[in-house]
Amino acid sequence: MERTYVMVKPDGVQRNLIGNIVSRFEQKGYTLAAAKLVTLSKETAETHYSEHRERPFFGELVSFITSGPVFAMVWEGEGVIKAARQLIGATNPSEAAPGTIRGDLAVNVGMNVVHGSDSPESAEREIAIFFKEEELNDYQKDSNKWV
Ligand code: ABT
Ligand code: MG
Repeated sequence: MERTYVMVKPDGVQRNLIGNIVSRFEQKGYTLAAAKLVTLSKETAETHYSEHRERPFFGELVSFITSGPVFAMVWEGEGVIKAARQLIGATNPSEAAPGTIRGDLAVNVGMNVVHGSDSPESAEREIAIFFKEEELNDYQKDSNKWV
């Protein structure tokens, strides 16, 4: 089953948006395979954002993403990699459509609340940065059983 890496960034944690963001993925119908609150080291942040190493905003990006805890998650389901990017919306919140997480909740491109892997290769790479194999839960949901 397809999996992707999603992370509530430090601004989202500080603004009490974890529940709102988790809820959107749950309501869409995806399954949470793993989650934890973690403060990134400079090394982990630089590894995660290595594609931007040469960009002028790299220093600021690393200092922002290490400034406080992030809520790291793995979401699972059909087409979840692309769908997560659609739920999240455009990188620049000023271009993100209403109804998307960034369109509804963010203003600034440098503090855009949430991250989602941009391809199957990124998803595999990023999940491995943040989670050990044994932290990834493999289970089926059966809502009718509990109500
Ligand atoms: P991420 O989910 O954080 O990877 O964002 P997204 O994939 O939508 O966008 P990319 B291009 O990967 O941006 C990474 C982070 O860099 C910030 N950024 C980007 C700037 O601050 N200025 C810029 O001009 C650009 C292009 C936005 C992203 N995040 N943060 N935090
Ligand atoms: Mg990106």
